[in-house]
Amino acid sequence: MIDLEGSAREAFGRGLAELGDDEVCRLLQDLVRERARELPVVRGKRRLYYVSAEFLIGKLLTCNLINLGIYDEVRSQLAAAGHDLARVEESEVEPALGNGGLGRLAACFLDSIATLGLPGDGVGLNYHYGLFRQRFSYKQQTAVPDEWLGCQDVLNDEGTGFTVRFGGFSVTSHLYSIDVLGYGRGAKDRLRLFDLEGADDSLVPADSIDFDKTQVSRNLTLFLYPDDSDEDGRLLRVYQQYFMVSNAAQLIVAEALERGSRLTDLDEYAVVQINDTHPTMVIPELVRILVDEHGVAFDDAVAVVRRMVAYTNHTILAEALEKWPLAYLERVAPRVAQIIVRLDELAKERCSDPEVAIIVDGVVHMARLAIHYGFSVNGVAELHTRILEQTELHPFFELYPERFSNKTNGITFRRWLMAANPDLTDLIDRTIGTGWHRTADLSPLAAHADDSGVLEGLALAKEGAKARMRDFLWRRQGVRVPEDAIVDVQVKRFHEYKRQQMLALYIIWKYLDIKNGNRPARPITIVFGGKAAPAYTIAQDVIHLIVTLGAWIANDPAVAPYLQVVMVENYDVTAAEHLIPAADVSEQISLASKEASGTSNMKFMLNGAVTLCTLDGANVEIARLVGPENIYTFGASSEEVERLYAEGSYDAHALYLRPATKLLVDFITNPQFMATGCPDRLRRLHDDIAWKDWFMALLDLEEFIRVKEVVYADYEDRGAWMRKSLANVAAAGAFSSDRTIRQYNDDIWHLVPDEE
Ligand code: H2P
Repeated sequence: MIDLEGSAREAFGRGLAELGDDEVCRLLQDLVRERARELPVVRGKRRLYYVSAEFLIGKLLTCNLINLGIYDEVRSQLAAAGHDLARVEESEVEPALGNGGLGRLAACFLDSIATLGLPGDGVGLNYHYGLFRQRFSYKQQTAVPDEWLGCQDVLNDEGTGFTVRFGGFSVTSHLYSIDVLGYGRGAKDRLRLFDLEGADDSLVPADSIDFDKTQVSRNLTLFLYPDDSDEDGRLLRVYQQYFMVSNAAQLIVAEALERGSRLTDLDEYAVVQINDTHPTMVIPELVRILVDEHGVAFDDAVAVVRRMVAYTNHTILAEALEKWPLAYLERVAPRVAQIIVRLDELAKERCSDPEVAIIVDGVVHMARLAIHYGFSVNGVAELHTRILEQTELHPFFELYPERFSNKTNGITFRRWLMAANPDLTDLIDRTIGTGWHRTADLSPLAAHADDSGVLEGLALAKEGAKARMRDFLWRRQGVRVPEDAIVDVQVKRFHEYKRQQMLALYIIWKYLDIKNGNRPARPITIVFGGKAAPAYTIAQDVIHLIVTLGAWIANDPAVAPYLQVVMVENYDVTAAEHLIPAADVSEQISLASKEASGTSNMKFMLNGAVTLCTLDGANVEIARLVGPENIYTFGASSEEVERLYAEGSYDAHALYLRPATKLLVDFITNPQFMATGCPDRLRRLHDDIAWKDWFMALLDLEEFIRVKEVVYADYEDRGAWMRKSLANVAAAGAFSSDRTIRQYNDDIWHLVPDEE
C-alpha cells in the first residue's frame, strides 16, 4: 500500500497537492530507493559482468515505478492531487553515461537481464560530465560539460574500491552502483560504476570541454570518449580503458573468491561480455591478476580466461575497431603490454596469417585479441553477422567458426512502450490484454487490421503522442510544430554513414519544389536529433547545414507553412521518449552494410511509425517481418556497396554533375543562403559531397527523393496508413531485448539463477 499523501506530510510537512513537481520527484525517488534497497541482489554461482564504456540509462523514475509494479497506483494518487507524472519526471536529471546506440543497448540489456532474473551486472565508469552537452550557437554545435552528477543522488556508495597501477604511478578507485530493477521481480541487479578517487572537477572549465588531458591521476573519469585527435587524448583513452578493466577484473576475481572459486575454475563463477573493443584489455588484465597475484600458471590462466570472455562487435567501421600502438600500452600498463606480446606470439604459433595477428608493425588490434582469447564473437543483426563472417572477420571465421553467432539487438518494451507511450499501451491492453507485458508478443494485434475501432484508437494514440512532443519541443527550445503535420524523424549520432546529409539534400529538393508551387497536402515536419563527435568536422558541418536550412525555411513565408526542419538540441533519452512515439515516419537511411543493426528503427516500429529505409542492419529483418506493403525500402544493396568499395569505382563527382543533383548540392553554397550561416563550413561540406561523398549519399539520393514522395502521398490515405502502422506494432515483438538476452544466455552466458 502506498500512501503518498502521508509521505508528503512526513517529508515536507505539506500535503501532496501543495508540493512542487521537484518535491514530488524527490518523494518518489525516495520511495523507489527504499523499495529497491529492500530487494536482494539476484544470486547465482556464475555471474555475468557486462563491461561497457557506455550505459545510456535515461531517467529512471517512471521505469522503476513500472518495474516495481506501482506505476498505476502512483499515477492515480498523483493525478488525484493534481500532479502529472510526466511533468514530475522532468525534474529528474538524465545521467550522462553514454552516447549512442551502443550505450542505449547496454541499458536495455540491463533491464532485460534483471527482468529475466539473471545474475548479472553492468560494469563501467562514472563520468562526471558525460560526453558533452550540446548547445547551438551561431547555428553550430558547441560542446559544454554535461553536469549531471551534482544534480541528484542516484548513486549508491558501495564503500569499496581498488588500486590500479599504471606505469610509474597508481590511483585508487571508488565503486558506486545504480540499482537495476527487473519487471515484477523480487530481486535486483546493478550497474556498477567506478570513479576515480580524487577526480578533480576544477580541471573542467564551465563552458568548454577542453581540459588538461595530461593530468591523468585527476582526470580519468571526467569525460566519456575524450577528444582523441592528439596524442595526449589517445593516451588518456588507453588510461581510461585500463582503469575500467583493471577495476572490473579485480571486482570479478574478488567476488568469485568470495563465492568459493579456486581461480582455475573462474569461468564457473564469471562470464564477461566485452561490449565493443573498449574493454578488451580485461583479457590480459585477468591473466595478469591470476598469474602475478595468485600464482596461477600462465597457460592455465590463459585457458580459464578464454573460457570466460565473450566479445560483441557493434560496427565494421575501422575508426571504432580500435588499434593502439604497443608503445602506448607499454607506457600505460607495462605488464599488460608484456602479456599481450606473449598472447600474440601464442596466436601466431597457432596461425601465421598476418590477417589474424594481434600485433602488426607495433600496433595492437584489440578486436583480434578479443577473438583469439574469448570463446564467443557475435554480431548484432543478421546482415551484420554475415558481413563479419564473410568479409570483415572472415579469416577468424575460418579459424574459429564455432565461436561466431548472431544476436540481433533488441529494446526494452518497458521503457520504449509502457513508459514512453501510455496511450498506445492502454490501447494494446484493451485490444489484446496485458500478457505482452511479459511475453512481448504483440502479434495478436494483427488480427485487428480491419477493426476500425482499433485503427482509430491507434490514430488517437498517435495524436496524443504528438501533442506531448509538441509540448516538449515548445518547452525545450521554443519551437512550435503544426498540429496536423506529418512527423518525420531521424535521430541518432551524426555520422556520414548514417547519412543525415542525404535527408538534408531531400529537404533542399522539397523546399525548391514548394517554391515552384507544389504544395504538400499537409505540413511536413522533419525532426533531427543527435550529437557529432567534437573532433568530427564534417559531421558538425552537417549539423550546421541542417540548422541553417531550418532557419532559412522558417524565414520564408512561401514555404514555412508547409515545411519545417527542427534540430533538437542535446538529443538524449528523454528527447527520444518524446519524439519516437510521435513519429509517423522513421528514417533509417544509412549506407547499406554500414549500420550494424540500429535500435531506434525498432523503437519507432514499436510505436507505430512506418520505416523508410535502406536494406541495412536490422532494417532487413524489419522488412521481412512486416512485409513489403508495410515498409518503404530504397537504395543500393550491401553487396553493391561492398563491390563499389572493393573496386574503388564510386565516382561521386560524376553523380554530382547530374543537373538535378547539382542543383541541390550547389544550393549549399548559394551566396544568399551561405550568408546566413558559416561559409567555411558550408563550402567544405559542399566540396566533400561533390568530390568525395565517402558514404555515397549521392548514389541513393534520386531514389530516396522518389520514395519519400510516395511515403507522403500514401500518408494521406489515413485508413491504409493506420493499417501499415498497426502491422508494424504487431510485428515488433521480435525486437524485445528480453528475446535478445534469452539468446545471449542460452548460447553464451549459461547463467542459472539460484532458486528464490
Ligand atoms: C552501434 C552501431 C549500431 C548498433 C549499436 C548497438 C555502435 O551504435 O552503430 O548499428 O545498433 O551499436 O549494437 P551507434 O552507432 O548508435 O553508437
